[in-house]
Amino acid sequence: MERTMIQHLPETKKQKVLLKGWIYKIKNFSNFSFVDLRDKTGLVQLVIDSKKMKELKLEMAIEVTGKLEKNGKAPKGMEIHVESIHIIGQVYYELLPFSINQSKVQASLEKELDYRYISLRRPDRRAVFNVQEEVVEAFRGYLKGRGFSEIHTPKIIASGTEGGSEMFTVNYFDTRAFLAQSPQFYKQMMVGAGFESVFEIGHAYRAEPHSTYRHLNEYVSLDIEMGFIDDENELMDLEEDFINYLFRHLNQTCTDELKLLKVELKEVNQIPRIPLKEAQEILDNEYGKNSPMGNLDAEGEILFSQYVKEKYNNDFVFLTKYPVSKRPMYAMPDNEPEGTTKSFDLIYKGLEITTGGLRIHDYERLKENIIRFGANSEDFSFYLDSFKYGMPPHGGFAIGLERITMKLLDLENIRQSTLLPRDIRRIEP
Ligand code: AMO
Repeated sequence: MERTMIQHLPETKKQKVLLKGWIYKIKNFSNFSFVDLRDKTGLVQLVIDSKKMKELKLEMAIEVTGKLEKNGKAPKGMEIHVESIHIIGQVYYELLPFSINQSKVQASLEKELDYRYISLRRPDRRAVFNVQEEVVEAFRGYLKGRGFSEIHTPKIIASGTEGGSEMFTVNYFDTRAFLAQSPQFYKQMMVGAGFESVFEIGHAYRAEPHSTYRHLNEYVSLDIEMGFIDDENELMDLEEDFINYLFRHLNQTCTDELKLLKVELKEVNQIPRIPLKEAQEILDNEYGKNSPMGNLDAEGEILFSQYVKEKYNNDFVFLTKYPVSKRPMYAMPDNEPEGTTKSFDLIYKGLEITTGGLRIHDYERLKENIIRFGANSEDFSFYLDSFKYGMPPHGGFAIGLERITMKLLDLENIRQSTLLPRDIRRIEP
């Protein structure tokens, strides 16, 4: 008999079905038991004679055949009256590390992460990653629809891209190499190589030695870079349009997940674009909040999002015109006002999810800037030299996948939207 997936039970014409999955819940009565069976598509109630129940334990993998019966009182109005059961994945535990049943007491996040292969069996935990998969799908679909090419660039690299933030070193034969902090140099290079507009979905590495609710040491970066633009507003227009496309896509593809996670995604109004300096002044005047030089701190991002929500009814805000001192050496300077760059961050519900901007595309100017930043331009010749051959004006941005997922789903900690997080204390499982 061919396996029926649980989601297809309502429309099946078969009277007898073969199901495979894990035992999610057991409720015993005197002569029979209700067992909830879970496969990757959903849950269904099995009715099993007590004599057949002896060996069954939670989370075993089983195969059952039985009759499909309508029962208005059962979840989804149907149940399976089981005729045969085979254990096909044995269990070896005394007690599960924690209950997988959503309504029971919750384990701590650390414990859930220690047993990721168990916590992901909870439908609500699994749902986060269904949504994340669709964020990636939307990103790819949206950009391919606009003529962008997907690229895959190396993650073992010879020098850093993002200035300030720390790098992991790796032994590379008899020399030292680094793990890429971002695909920045390569995505720019590919614009110049003739791709014009590119995107990449890949891992990025940051050796930041702190443990916070919003930092990982390895994360997935959704990067874009496009040539022949001359204004950072074109990039913000693109990201804003993508966000609306993403919300529509998730409402279509993740209806059940969004319902389960109690999340509503409403159309996004035009996202305000506010110079950083103005945001800092507003924070000072409205909340008495001082900001660090040329940036907002975590509290500032949260407060400013509250302000934007009240004033503009928007969960998103672009902060623009970051100072030269706070941006890497590839950022295009702006002279309105002097000392700023044509760059931006996108803040979503109190958290930066994107950085982007226009880049310096002139060889001489970039070389000068690298030197101004105190680096040796020869160390960057593999990058810099690509600007000698007709590099067009260009710019781009990057969205942190775990961060956008976290905020879309109102999660409290970035580890909840990371399949297997890497942080200062965790490198396993
Ligand atoms: P930036 O360094 O701001 O910019 O990173 C871009 C986005 O990546 C995410 N992100 C992180 N997510 C989790 N943990 C981290 N430690 C972490 N660091 C960054 C954030 C952030 O907004 N090359 C530029 C992008 C560009 O200009 O195209 C860059 O990497 O969501």
